[in-house]
Amino acid sequence: AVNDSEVTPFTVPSYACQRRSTLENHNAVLTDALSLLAENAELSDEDGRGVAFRRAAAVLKALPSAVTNMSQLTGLPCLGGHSLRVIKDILENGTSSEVESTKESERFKALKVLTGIFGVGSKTADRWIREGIHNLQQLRDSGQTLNRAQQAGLEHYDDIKQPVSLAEAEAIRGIVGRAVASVSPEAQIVLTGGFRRGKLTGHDVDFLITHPEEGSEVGLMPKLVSWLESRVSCHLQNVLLICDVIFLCAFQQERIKRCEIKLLALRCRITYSEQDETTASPSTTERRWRAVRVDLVVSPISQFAFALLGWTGSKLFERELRRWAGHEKGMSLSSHALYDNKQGRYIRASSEEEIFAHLGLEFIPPNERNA
Ligand code: DCP
Ligand code: MG
Repeated sequence: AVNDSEVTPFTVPSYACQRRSTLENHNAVLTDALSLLAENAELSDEDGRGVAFRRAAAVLKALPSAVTNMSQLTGLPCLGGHSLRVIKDILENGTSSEVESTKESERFKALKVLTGIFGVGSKTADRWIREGIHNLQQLRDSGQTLNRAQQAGLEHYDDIKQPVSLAEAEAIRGIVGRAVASVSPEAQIVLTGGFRRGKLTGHDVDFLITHPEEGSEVGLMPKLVSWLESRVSCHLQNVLLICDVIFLCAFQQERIKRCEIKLLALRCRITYSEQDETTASPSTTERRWRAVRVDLVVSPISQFAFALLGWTGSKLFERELRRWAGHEKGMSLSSHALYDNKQGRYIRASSEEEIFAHLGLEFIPPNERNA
């Protein structure tokens, strides 16, 4: 055993937006445990506790090597008593009894399954659990009224639960890119979310779309959605893709106006085919397809940098950026703008680098925002 006096404690800055968090994680066992407790808190509508566990996990993710001794954690930010107990338990016993019992609890399992349905949040899931519904079969048998989003979510549950690969994300970028180009040739599209941070899988594919001329993005979203709704097929290298949007989220109209929509789903048939478009017969395209969740956001060019920063994530990194802006700089940051509360004015920026500079932060590139 290492003598405590020989252990050099780690040091990290307290806000996640001051740290470089790559996908490399030397403390996955500990961060998985804390993330599970965070998830359980969030699913139980205890957001404060959820954030506390997320922050603790993010601090451990940022460490340059594995924690082996509690004394290495002395002085680290964001590690509250509860998180420290969990870490200590794992370092001493290999597992945390709280994490294991949470993982095995009927309530947690039911909350995970039910909120895994597109359109079902923790409140609905909680109500169903109180009515004795713990799994999909019980939900189907219960005769509960489901809205359109939930019906589609239930129907495509297995597809949606399966992670989206980078190859699928790139294929979908091809489809959406083609859709954007045909409704607005000058418009630009970028992949945001986890894939922009270098992740190789995701739960959805996030896109941000803008137009170089301010105002020309108006009306783009409804056009894009109608284009996607009409079945399309296209060839990308040797991959034949046929997609059709089978369902748009329940708030479709409102969301289209706000220029942020979640699609469930872009139904993509992906066939590896040497054929060209004219000879591809429907039978070759029906081999396999899956539903994939896609988020589309349209932003005016004047807000593009804020939208890009805001939709790249991670969720905790975003939360910490806003907390830093508010608490340390007296500013309000959103995916639309940065507002200086003292000066009472908006601060313009045309790149992410400028926004970090306005916030007095060192620029952190997307692949180091995996807090
Ligand atoms: N976002 C946010 N707050 C939300 C929702 C989203 O800040 N309530 C931002 C940060 C996210 C990005 O949007 O990183 C995309 O949201 P996702 O839920 O798709 O998150 P990721 O893309 O990071 O995760 P995944 O890889 O699982 O899709
Ligand atoms: Mg995503």
